Amino acid sequence: MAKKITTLCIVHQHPRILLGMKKRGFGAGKWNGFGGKLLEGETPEQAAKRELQEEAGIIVSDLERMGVIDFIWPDGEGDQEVHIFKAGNYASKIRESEEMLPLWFHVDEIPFESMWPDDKYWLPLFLEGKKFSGQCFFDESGVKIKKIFIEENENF
Ligand code: 8OG
Repeated sequence: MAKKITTLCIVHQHPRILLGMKKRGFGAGKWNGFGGKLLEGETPEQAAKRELQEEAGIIVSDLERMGVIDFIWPDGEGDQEVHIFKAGNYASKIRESEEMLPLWFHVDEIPFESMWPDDKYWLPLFLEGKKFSGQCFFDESGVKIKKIFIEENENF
């Protein structure tokens, strides 16, 4: 199966970030950024903006590309190339959607234990404004990481 391309966008207004509790589908029950699959003809940036509006009601004009990570699963089913973006200022009001419950977290109180296990490896770089790329190999359950490589990369 061809690798899926998806987006992930976190709003960062220091010292807080906006995450969403995923209410259904892949990753339900976890706090995460907002995002999903690209529609046909969309660039990752266009998809990230659309998903942010659909899932959290937020309209942004500028996004910063922060990183790309390949998520690799033993059966290949969940394989994804995730493009990670940062949003700063936004227009309109944050609202809950059918998919996500948005909530602000102080950067010292990020709920890593209820997030994807790879996040603790790259989110600190994101918060420092550093760009990165990497690969993350999950076990069958998706609970444990078998191997992960994340490196600072200005030119990913
Ligand atoms: O369209 P769908 O809801 O399936 O998109 C999945 C979202 O979850 C998308 O924004 C990418 C994101 N995502 C994964 N795996 C991981 C992961 O390991 N860590 C984080 N932080 N996000 C992930 O699909």
